[in-house]
Amino acid sequence: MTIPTTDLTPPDVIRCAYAELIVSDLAEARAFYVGVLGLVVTDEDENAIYLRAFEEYLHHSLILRKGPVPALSVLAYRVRSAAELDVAAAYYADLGVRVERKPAGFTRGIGEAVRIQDPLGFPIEFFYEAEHVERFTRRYDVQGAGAISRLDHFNVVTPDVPAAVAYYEGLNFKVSEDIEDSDKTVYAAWMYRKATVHDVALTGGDGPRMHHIAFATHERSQILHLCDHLGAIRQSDKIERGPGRHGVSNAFYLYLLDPDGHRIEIYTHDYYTGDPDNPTLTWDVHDNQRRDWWGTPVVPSWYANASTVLDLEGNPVDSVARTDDREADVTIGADGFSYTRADDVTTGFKLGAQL
Ligand code: 4SX
Ligand code: FE2
Repeated sequence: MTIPTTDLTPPDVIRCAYAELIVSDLAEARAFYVGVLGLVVTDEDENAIYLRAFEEYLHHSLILRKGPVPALSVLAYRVRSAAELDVAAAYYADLGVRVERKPAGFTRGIGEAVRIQDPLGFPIEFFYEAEHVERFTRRYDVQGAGAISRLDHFNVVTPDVPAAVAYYEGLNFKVSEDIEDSDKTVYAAWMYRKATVHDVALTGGDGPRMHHIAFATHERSQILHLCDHLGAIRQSDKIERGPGRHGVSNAFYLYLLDPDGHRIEIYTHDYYTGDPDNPTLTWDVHDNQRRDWWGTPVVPSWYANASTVLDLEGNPVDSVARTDDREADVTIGADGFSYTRADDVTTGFKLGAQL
């Protein structure tokens, strides 16, 4: 993949801020996102539901919009000020991608925005102004046992991970962790602007496709409660992977599939990355603990399936096939090269060393 470059200044991105998913049945989607996940409804009509998590004071962090094809229609990043929208528009015009300016209110609750189809093929929005709504941080009267606090990250599938990393480095994102092999094939990378492990993860595969949207809880117990809740309503089939502890990021996790098959991760306990010299941690793709610290195998569907993405007109974007080695092929089956015991990559200490 050839990624265009520019010498212009990139917009100052604060963080991943909201996603818009196209769902086939709003009532079914509502039962999952509001009934099970407990997200707070800021607003809704016959076409869309605007949701936020308990600590969020912007209008929404997730929009569910009714449409013919289940898909991702927007990933939105918040920039540091309204002036950054001009910076974004100039930057992307110079990159040669499609740029559209949207007036305030084009999306309910959101001020002026710039929408682009990024060089990786994803529909991306930048905005600053947004309507403030009540922050439910202390509303323990309405928070359930599985309370979700905030949006944490996006995970996207793209065929050429180093090219995607270079594109996001152009936006001043930094790599916290990645997965490689000894031939320097890069299978995935985690990149951030806010001081967590990531705002966006780049997963190698046929793309552009959306792998998942992740929300954070405060506690592992909240994730376990969501599992119990799904069991109690006889919907354990909505659990795709986990619960478990990631190697990469060290977060406790659970992956769920919504009624349209969009993957949602519930995530907690990653670590602070905000110092300028935060080190990058590189995992060997043959390390059996990289994706689950307890060694639980990744289910094949997690590698294979991802959501269609739409262009700025709302049409599905064709996927480009990955040509580099695929992680599922490296790690599932009789490759004979994976290991569980090795010197500790996360600390550099020899196994068994006394601390
Ligand atoms: O499966 S991984 O441990 O590589 C992983 C996947 C780590 C952090 C994430 O957010 C994720 O989705
Ligand atoms: Fe994730």
